[in-house]
Amino acid sequence: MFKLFKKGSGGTQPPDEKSPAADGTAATDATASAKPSWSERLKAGIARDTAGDAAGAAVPQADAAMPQADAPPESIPSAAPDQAPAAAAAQKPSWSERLTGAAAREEAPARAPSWTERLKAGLSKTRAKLGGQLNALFRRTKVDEDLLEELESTLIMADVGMDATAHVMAELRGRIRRERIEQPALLQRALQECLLDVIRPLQAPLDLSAHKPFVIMIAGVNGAGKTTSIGKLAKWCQGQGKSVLLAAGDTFRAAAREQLETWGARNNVAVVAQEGGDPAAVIFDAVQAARARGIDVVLADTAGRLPTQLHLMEEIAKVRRVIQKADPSGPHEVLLVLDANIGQNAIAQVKAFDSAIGVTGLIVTKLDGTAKGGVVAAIARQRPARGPLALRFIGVGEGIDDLQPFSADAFVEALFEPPPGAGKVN
Ligand SMILES: Nc1nc2c(ncn2[C@@H]2O[C@H](COP(=O)(O)OP(=O)(O)OP(=O)(O)O)[C@@H](O)[C@H]2O)c(=O)[nH]1
Ligand SMILES: [Mg+2]
Repeated sequence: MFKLFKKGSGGTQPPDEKSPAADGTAATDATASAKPSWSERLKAGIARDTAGDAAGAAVPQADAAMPQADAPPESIPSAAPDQAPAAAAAQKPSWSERLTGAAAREEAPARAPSWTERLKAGLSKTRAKLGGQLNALFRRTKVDEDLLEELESTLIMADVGMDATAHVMAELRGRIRRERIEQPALLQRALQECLLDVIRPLQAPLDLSAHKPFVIMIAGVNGAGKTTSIGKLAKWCQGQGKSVLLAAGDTFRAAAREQLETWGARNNVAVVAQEGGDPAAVIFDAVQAARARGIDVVLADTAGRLPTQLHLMEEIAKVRRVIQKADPSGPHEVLLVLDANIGQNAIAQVKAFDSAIGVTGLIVTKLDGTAKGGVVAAIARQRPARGPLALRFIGVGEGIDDLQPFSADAFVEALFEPPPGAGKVN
């Protein structure tokens, strides 16, 4: 029933690579475009070597032998054929020479910003709001009740939330007393440390090695950034050395499948999709296909829904149950995607989705588009009895590299540090 797409069928897909799908189902073809990417040149190179140098050997199968688009040169399979006789090898560069040369050419252009730089740039709106006001407070001459009250309002305005703000302020007052902090300039470090204590419990990286396939179900309200996060996650998983399969479980919204297929093409990973139909069936098929093909991670997209749409919440609960039929130990992670712009509303969404599908982790997206980054602290103060849900990843932009695991230290540092080149916040 399902189609197994090697490439997305959307307009942005790369040139024709006709890789047969491992389970024998049809792989979509793509039309040629102007300039081959690194992965395409690499594949073409492998195909040439295999056909020319090692006569009779088969062109490597997709996924199993293909290095991923952004894989470092060391991850190229050592079995890559370079079996030409010595004389011929002297005339033409070896595989590894070609590979190294091509890699060097690829890496020569301008350096992409590091994650720390992206994070700092992404949090600039929150930092401007929080930092700008704090800056003025920290420049005052003494620590007094007036200053502390203003500090409290500033945290609430940055969406830190009533509970987290009350907690931070109680801690801060304790430190002021114990450490006899009298200079407002010394408050910044104490505040940073108090905030860090609040959000540190959110930091709990995802361990993909616990199961194979590791089935990750993605849920959230409409437009939260689910599909985009899957696209970014596919790259991150591959960076961890894992093979990935995407499941187009949003069978509701027009063009949702094509959107996921475009991300599949960008990541050079297969997408399991179906014309219309039942989201649970698509994801069930994907889990089966991943098992058959030895894929490490399944990322299952779902349609956006509001917690108030009870029939849709029931539908996603069914998706979860059907995944368990395909793999009784799954899903191994149920990620709720939250748009940071919603601020305190995030808390209500966490509660509603958690009770419907048992959320195991969160992704907070669009931190770059909002001054409400303080919501991360509000999330951290949820579920005091059980501890907060892990904040697995944060998104700070629309690019494929704009999602990374949440680090409490990096987050607090980026909140207080000015971006490179800007004046320092003291
Ligand atoms: N600035 C910014 N935009 C983002 C981020 N993540 C997603 N987006 C954008 O948000 C919009 C919605 O993203 P989608 O991934 O389609 O959201 P979705 O939750 O899958 O939406 P539905 O499937 O319609 O429910 C797109 O324009 C994305 O590019 C982010 O971290 N930062
Ligand atoms: Mg979507």
